Amino acid sequence: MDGITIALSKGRIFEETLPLLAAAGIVPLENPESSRKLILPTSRSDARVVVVRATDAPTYVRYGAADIGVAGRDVLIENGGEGLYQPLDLKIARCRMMVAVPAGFDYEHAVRQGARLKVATKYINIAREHFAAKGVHVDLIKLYGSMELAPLAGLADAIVDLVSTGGTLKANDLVAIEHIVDISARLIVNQAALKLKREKLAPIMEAIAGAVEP
Ligand code: PRT
Ligand code: MG
Repeated sequence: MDGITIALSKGRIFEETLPLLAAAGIVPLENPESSRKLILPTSRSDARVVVVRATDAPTYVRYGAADIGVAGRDVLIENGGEGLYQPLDLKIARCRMMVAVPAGFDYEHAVRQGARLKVATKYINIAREHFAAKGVHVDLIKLYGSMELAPLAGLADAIVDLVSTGGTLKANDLVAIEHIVDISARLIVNQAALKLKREKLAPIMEAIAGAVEP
């Protein structure tokens, strides 16, 4: 495609990217929450949005199926951002990667005892690195969602997950005990497109950069 293809996931990334794209004169003509279309035309005939799973955005951009996209830093750290140009922190979809345990679980004590903790998470690589750096022995259990359930159901002692308001932890009697890393979404750009489509991409990237909160 001659025009620009933008990879976005539904939900918070889509919602929070809208004002940034609008600054570049790009307004999707359909809402992915109500439409089943996966390719959305926009107010610009030379730009379209492809609707992807949050974890798939880097893949679409890496292979050039999309020229640019938006991905959470959690996804980029966990799966690697190789082959992607990441020029801009968009400061949207902000949250914190945390370790959480059931209220009342004595994590420090368990660690001092040298216990092997069972930790459930979608973020196996981030968790492995975090606990290795602290010298805490863990067995990691891979989950694909609803990490908060794991300690309640007896699957794990702790979880590594994203926290924004803290409401989900609270509602499930969990407490965050360690901060791993601050997360926000980044603009990701295909490296070949950056050269070959520079004339179109550069002004879009500039407009987005200008609309990012200071
Ligand atoms: O939901 P789905 O399985 O389709 O995919 P996804 O979870 O990968 O996508 P989505 O749209 O939920 O998240 C996209 C990106 O938003 C993530 O990759 C993060 O970079 C970012 N983000 C920001 C968050 C949150 N805040 C967040 N709070 N992603 C997930 N959450 C979840 C968290 O996992 C926990 O279950 O929200 C819950 C906690 O929220 P609070 O407000 O109760 O603390
Ligand atoms: Mg989600």
